[in-house]
Amino acid sequence: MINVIGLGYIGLPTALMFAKSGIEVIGTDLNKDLVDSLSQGKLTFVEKGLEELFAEALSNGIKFTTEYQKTGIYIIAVPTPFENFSKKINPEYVISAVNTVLDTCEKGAMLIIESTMPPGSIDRYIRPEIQKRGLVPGEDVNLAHAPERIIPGNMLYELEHNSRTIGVDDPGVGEKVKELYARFCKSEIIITDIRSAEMCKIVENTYRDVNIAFANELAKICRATGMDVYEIIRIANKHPRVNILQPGPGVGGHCISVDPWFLVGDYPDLTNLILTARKINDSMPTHVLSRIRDIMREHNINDISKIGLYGLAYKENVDDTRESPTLQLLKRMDEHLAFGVKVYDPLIKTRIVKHQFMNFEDFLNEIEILVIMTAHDHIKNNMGLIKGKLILDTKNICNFNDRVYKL
Ligand code: SAJ
Repeated sequence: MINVIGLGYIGLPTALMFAKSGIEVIGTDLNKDLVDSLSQGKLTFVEKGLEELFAEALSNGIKFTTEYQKTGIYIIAVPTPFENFSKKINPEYVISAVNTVLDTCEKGAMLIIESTMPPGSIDRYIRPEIQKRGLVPGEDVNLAHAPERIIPGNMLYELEHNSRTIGVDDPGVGEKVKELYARFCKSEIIITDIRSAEMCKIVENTYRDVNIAFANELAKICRATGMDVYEIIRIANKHPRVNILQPGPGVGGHCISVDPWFLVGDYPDLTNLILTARKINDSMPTHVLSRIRDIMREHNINDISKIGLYGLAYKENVDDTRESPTLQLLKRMDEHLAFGVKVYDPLIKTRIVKHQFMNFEDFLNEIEILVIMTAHDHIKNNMGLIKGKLILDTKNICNFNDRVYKL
């Protein structure tokens, strides 16, 4: 039996995949409401294909509880919250989960940590907890780090098809973990040491952040020189060794906008490119703000409440708002005393900001300038409804040009 600890964006799909593969799975989360909801067959977030997978896992007997189970295999997928001021993670949840596992587990249990841990954190925070108890690693407990790599919006496909990294102290233990993940992962599973596994995860997200920053910087250069950045990228990408990403209103999510800070924090003298990329991506909401001002000036619009931001989620077709560019933009607007801007996101069902609309047409009726911040399918499928508005299309999705402005 596998006990999956933490039933959020990563723990839940992982638990469901194991259950689908025929293993007995019990999912544990301290949040009773979440456990109750899952036990009643209700999902807690939106993700492509998740409902079907959930149904299969339920029919294979997956159970949800707030209690840790006595077993030989644990997968820990609890959050590692990012503390914006210190630019470090808070490892408390992982430490606490590890301790409860150590209180409960069978001798020789496998403890697999999937939560993102910056390089060196398992040595710094987790090993001491094991040593404190006089437990012998490799005998009383086996530690592994299997950082998740799946992309929200395509999680289930990527769980099956992405390669995986398994960090362990002993390659023999690595083989066992590999065998376990091979129940659903059809791609290569690479065994390495724990610090390298931690580092790879951070490096992957930093690579993407740096590349998005390049696209964003190009957008600013093209704006200043009156060129179309999308056309430049489209043509440049025809070169066989060029693959420029897309500019946007900023970089959100709990991963790409966060992980590079761990390298900057630990190696301040060695990180120039990475820090600059972070600053460029963080500057994009301010760039959006200046584009909104350009449009207001051009059309003699002075009333901030005539502006509507479409999209609160950090990217298309997810309901996750962590580090969302729209929230960053709203914060900048508040700092500039620009209150009253209206907001709508079809995937965010609870009110999390002021002037948030729950109905798209009501939202459209109230505004003159529509700022597309997130490229949900919903708006792509409703182009007819937004035609005629002044539009700032930060995601380059409009299929018409009249009254449309770009980044
Ligand atoms: N973005 C752009 N331009 C692009 C691509 C993305 O502005 O061309 C923006 C998005 O709009 C979003 C942000 O970047 O705001 C991040 O989105 P994303 O889709 O690139 O990535 P995440 O944060 O949803 O997921 C990433 C993935 N990492 C990589 O692609 C290297 C995923 O595989 C990881 O599992 C995940 O981080 C994680 O949990 O670490």
